[in-house]
Amino acid sequence: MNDQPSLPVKTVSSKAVIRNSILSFVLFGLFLVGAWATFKWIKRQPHEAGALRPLRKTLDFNEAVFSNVFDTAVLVKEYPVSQAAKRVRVNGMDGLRDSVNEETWRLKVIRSPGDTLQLTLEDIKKLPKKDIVFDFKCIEGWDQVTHWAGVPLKTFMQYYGLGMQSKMKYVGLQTPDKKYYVGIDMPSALHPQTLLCYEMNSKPLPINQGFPVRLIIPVKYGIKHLKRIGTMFFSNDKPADFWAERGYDYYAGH
Ligand SMILES: Nc1nc2c(c(=O)[nH]1)N[C@H]1C(S)=C(S)[C@@H](COP(=O)(O)O)O[C@H]1N2
Ligand SMILES: [Mo]
Repeated sequence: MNDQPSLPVKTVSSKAVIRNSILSFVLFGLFLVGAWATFKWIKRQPHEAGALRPLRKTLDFNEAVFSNVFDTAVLVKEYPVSQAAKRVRVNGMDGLRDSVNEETWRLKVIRSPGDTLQLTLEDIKKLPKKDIVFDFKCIEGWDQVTHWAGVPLKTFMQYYGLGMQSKMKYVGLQTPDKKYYVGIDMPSALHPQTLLCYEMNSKPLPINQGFPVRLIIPVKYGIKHLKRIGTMFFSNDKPADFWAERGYDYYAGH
């Protein structure tokens, strides 16, 4: 036993194990302190557009990346009509609480300050109609394959000579009472699957689903599909957006 040479490797390795353990422990401690400090720092930052500033900065960064890679030629997957839900979920009633009447309702399109088009439901129905069945996704985590129809917003803008407006960066939409409002980046607004929608399951929209006209914008989450459009306008600044003001992603693409 005595003349057996001690195994140097073993001796060194057990020392190394202790050293490494201490080092790992210290590093882990530093990591925890760092994470805690970062968390505290984020919490101390002022709010910006509904979110703590560093988080808002991250959302803005994501938006810059994703809107640059966004390709209007890429279509959202469509499904056969037979797969569309018959009982369509209703979510979000902001801006829908007043009564609405087809005779008096108008889609107000602000072409420029003091120059507003006032369109009836009939005016919109005269334009080429497109159906879409797609997987409607809400940011709250549910999704449902649903069937909608209306005029593509791009066709509508071409028909009403809104070429200059389509060069601007955003479309803003508001309910007639202005209690729900969204901003849409122009490439998504002009995407071929974006509709000024007036039918669900081949019937006029139910009141709680946006009668007479809502937005259907398959490239975005549900928050952007504004029900009961009252006013449309165009802007190079980000239009006010109900859920972005409450901390959600402004771009809200998926
Ligand atoms: N006017 C209005 N539009 C709205 C909302 C709302 O509260 N008010 N909620 C949005 C949200 S969060 C979702 S998921 C969809 C739901 O559409 P649905 O009720 O037809 O399923 O509508 C969107 N459009
Ligand atoms: Mo939603």
